[in-house]
Amino acid sequence: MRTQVAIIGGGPAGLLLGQLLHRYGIDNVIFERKDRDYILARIRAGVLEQGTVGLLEQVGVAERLHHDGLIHHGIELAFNGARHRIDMTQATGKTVTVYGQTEVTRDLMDARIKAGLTTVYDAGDVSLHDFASGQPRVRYVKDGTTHEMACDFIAGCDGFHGVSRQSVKPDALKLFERVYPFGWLGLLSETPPVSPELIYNNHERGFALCSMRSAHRSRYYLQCKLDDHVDNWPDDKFWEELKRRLDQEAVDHLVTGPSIEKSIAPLRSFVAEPMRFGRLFLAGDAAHIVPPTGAKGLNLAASDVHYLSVALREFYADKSSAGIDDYSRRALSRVWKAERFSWWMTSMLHRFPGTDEFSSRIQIAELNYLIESDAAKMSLSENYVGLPY
Ligand code: RFL
Ligand code: PHB
Repeated sequence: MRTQVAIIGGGPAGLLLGQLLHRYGIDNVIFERKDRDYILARIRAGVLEQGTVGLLEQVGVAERLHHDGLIHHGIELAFNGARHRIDMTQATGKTVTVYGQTEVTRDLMDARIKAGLTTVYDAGDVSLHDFASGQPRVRYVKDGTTHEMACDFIAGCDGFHGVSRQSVKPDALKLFERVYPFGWLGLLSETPPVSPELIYNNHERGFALCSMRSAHRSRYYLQCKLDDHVDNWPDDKFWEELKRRLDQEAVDHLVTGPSIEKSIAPLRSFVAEPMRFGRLFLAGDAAHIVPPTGAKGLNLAASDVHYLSVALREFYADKSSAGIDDYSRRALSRVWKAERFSWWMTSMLHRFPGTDEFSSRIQIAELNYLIESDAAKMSLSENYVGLPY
């Protein structure tokens, strides 16, 4: 068995890469450890940059997104009991689209089936071989039998815990990491959003975020302890704590209801350099993680696979290695800017355990500066809507 590009991981990075390569006439196979339903049950990101929407349009999977996605022109920052709007469209001329990662993934999966492309779900013990040489191979177990696929390139799109990055010799990697001393407790409910735009709340009890998936489905997050557990958070307790962290107008408008999903995610900044090792490329969470405060994780996965697909097209169509030689530098340049923005948003909005009064005053000064200065608003806005590719 042989393909041009073997893609490890069928999350958003792997699926979008597969469609982009297909559009460029490059054959690819995806190897995914889990099954389709498991992947679709994961509730994750919700905000798409215009660049990400453009890529989904390019591969012809934006129909449902344009129908159901919510176009947002601004966000709100709440602190000291008051809310302040940042008009991102006024600052940048751009918008973001609220459309869940689950739906993006579903649309990409459907397009892949329609295009007749191969995805091996429930692929066990995936291992990567000889990617330093010109003859890479991927080995996996399916239904108790070991199979092997030869390929020209391997794309490691298998997330933070995947096998691809772990297949690289440790001394070839430089890792950068910051683990934050808190997590996010997320709740999804079939209730109308508290407000038409997202509200990022800085509060002395901890950060809170009001987000949404549609006009009748809301997504809320509370900063929680790193070792906390969802069992400690029955719905009533979640809603009570959320109300404590919101401004009065938001409390008055909040509609509560039973949770559909509840989960805790740790917050982490992480980068692995470089993102290419011979004929193996890393993309998405396999190479980097951002804390979700800047809504950048999924969007970075999209820009990585855009760079990678263009580089591979150049390799096959123009017989030039220039693109693949430059992939890591190009991707990392955008990644680090998103790392900086996500770290900055996280630092400004969360309560850090053991923090002193000085740090709290600095946070409030930073937020006041943001709402008073057009230059500061512009800086936040251009990062939030997405820096150019
Ligand atoms: P994914 O989505 O983790 O997909 C990787 C896929 O690879 C598979 N896999 C393997 N397959 C074969 N062999 C192996 N050995 C494998 N190991 C793993 C996995 O089953 C999976 O299907 O990475 P990808 O495609 O790079 O996409 C990145 C985004 O998913 C991610 O950046 C964002 O979801 C991050 N993120 C969030 N971002 C936001 O912008 N806003 C959010 O609210 C938000 N919430 C989150 C998140 C990430 C979370 N994780 C990773 C735990 C909440 C959570 C819980
Ligand atoms: C979400 O809706 O899940 C979401 C939105 C914005 C963020 C993080 C998560 O910054």
